[in-house]
Amino acid sequence: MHRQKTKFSRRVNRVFTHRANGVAKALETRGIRATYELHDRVLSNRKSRSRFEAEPPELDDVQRRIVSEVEAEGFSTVPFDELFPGEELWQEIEAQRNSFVGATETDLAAGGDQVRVREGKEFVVRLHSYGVEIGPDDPWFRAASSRRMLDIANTYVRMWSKLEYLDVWYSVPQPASAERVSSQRWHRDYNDKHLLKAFLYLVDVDDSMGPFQYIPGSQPGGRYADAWGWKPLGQNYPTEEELESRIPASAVRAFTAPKATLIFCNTAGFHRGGFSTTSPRVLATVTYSSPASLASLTERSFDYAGSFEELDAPTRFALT
Ligand SMILES: O=C(O)CCC(=O)C(=O)O
Repeated sequence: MHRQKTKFSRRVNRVFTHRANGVAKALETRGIRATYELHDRVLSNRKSRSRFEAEPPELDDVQRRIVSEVEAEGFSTVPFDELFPGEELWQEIEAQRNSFVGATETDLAAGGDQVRVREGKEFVVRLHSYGVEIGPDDPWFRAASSRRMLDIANTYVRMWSKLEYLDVWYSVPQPASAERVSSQRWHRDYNDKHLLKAFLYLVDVDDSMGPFQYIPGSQPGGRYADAWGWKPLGQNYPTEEELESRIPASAVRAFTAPKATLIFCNTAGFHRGGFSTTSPRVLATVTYSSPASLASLTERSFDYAGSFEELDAPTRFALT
């Protein structure tokens, strides 16, 4: 979640007219960016890098492949059961999907007053949204906070990361004539450059259902990194035409895939999705970011509801 306004701009906004708001906002943005850089280079991330280096996790072949593909191209995909062999966890996640979809469709049929949506992104109904408690009784949380996934995230960002956001989304189909808004448009996430997201498709996703789309090589360090390059708090939403002026349309990768496909991705690179014009797209998502992001740019969407004592050190770190 985006950090709320700091006291500074609130104070300035009370005193000055709207003409001064731009100045206050610009100063505030500069301050937040400087804080991020400081936490990245010197404060939070340095310690987190040392912790990772003192005890790097041992990855198996599947995990290693994912990390090296995300490093090279910004994304990697894997069938859920390659990372989590056995049926049990997947079946629990499917049961979670069924009850969420059932409740969402009942609410939508009754007018949609009860569904959890966020302003400006009303096309996504969320299982949790923000300010909730989540714990081990949630099967997607168990997967996302497991060492199977956390070790991938930590190895990719080369530090102990923070599990910052977790949810299940139901993307409501739109009229084909609707304009793309928010994350349906090409953008880089403002959260962090040391970022790993995972999307787990909970239904088969075809071309008409707003598949996740990504530009391989647009992640920091990649060949398209300089096109509207990532900045803390950056607002990079070029139009499709602007994007195509710098990156050929043939570079775009659309993730049409069967359910139980897990997509790992550094979304500091260009991506978009969720513009379904037929059936609802249902997926589970998680974001791992660096401590610098939580210290300056973002807030965790949930509080951990379980017992911290039972967790190993990297997992405890990820959840605090
Ligand atoms: O819904 C999608 O496929 C895109 C999501 C997105 O932009 C994000 O999670 O940052």
